[in-house]
Amino acid sequence: MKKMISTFLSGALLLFPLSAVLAYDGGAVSDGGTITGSVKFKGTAPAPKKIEANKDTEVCGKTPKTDASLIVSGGNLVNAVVYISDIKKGKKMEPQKVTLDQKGCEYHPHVLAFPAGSTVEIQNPDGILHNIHSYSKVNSPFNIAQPKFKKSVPQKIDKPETINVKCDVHGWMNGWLFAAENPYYGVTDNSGNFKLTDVPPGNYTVEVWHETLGKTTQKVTVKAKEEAKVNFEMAKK
Ligand SMILES: [Cu+2]
Repeated sequence: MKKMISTFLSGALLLFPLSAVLAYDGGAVSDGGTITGSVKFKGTAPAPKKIEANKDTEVCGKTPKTDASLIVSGGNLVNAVVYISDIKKGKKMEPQKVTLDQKGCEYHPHVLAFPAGSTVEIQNPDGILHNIHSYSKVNSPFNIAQPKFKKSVPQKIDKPETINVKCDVHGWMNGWLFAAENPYYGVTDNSGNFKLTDVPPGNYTVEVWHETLGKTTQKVTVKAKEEAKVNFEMAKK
C-alpha cells in the first residue's frame, strides 16, 4: 500500500508540472488552414506628435522623431500585434534570436514580437550611453546600462508577456516586447495586414493588442487547408 501511494505521488508530481508548464504543445501540422485579415483604424487618425530629442542631440537629433504610440497609414493600424489567444496545440514553436536596435535613440522595431524563451539582442550602435529598462511583471524586470562600448547585450525573455521598455537616459525612447505564448502571432506593418499559417482546424479566438487602443477579439473557425478571413477595426476610446 505504501509503495502504491508513493508511486501515485511521484506520478502525480511528474504529471502536474508538465500540464502546468506545457501551456502550448507544438508539433507537426499537416492539414492546417490560414487566418488572414487586416486591422484598420476607425476615425480620423491624429497627426503624430513631434518629439524633441533634447539630450545627446548630436546623435539623437540627427533624425526627426515622432511619437510612435499610434501610427495609422492610409487607414491601416500599424504595430498592432495579432495572435490566437486560446490555441493549445499546433505548429512547433522555436526560441529565436531577435534584435532590438536603439539606433538614433529610438527602438527599432517599435514593437518586437517573438516566441517566449527567445533571446533579444539589444544593440547600441549610437556610441552613447543607453539604459534599457523593462517594466515586466511576469518576467523578472531588467535594467541595463549600456555604455557606448557595449554594442550588444543579450536578454532572454522566458515567459509570455507584453513588456514596455524605456530608456532611463532618453525619456522619449519607448518600445514594446511581445513574448508570445504560441507561434501564431504577427505585427501589422503599413498595410495593416496579418497572416497566421498552419493553424490546425478548429475554433479559435483571434486577439489584437495595440499599445494605445487596447485589445479587441473575434472568434474564427479554421477549416483544413482553407483561408479564414477576419478583419478588425479599432477606435480611440
Ligand atoms: Cu537611450
